[in-house]
Amino acid sequence: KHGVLSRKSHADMDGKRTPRGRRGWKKFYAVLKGMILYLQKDEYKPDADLSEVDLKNAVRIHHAMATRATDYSKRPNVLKLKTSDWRVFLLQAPSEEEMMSWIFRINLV
Ligand code: I3P
Repeated sequence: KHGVLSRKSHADMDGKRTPRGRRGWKKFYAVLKGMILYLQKDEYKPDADLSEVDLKNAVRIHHAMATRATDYSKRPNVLKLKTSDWRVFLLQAPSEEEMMSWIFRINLV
């Protein structure tokens, strides 16, 4: 699955709140492949062509959990992704349908 997603980092690897200065929204081209959600700067690229930054932004979603971000109302179609290493991301999809589809696919892994 792939498509445009905006990301906001809410908590870092130890579960601590992401500090100010790194809490902004950023738009990515997301590609879900196997157990990894790639958050790429640009459109689809084969793995071999991913930049260092793209690889750094990739999220392991094995044992992650995606839910609708019911406690976040500033933007529509936002899901909350909790990873197994305690990171928390908010991800905004372009539509309700896309958000539901991402939630379903992430939780299937
Ligand atoms: C953050 C940025 C986010 C905002 C966040 C700010 O600043 O303005 O858009 O979240 O508020 O901290 P920075 O880019 O300097 O990290 P919202 O869009 O959800 O308001 P927050 O600290 O209340 O999450």
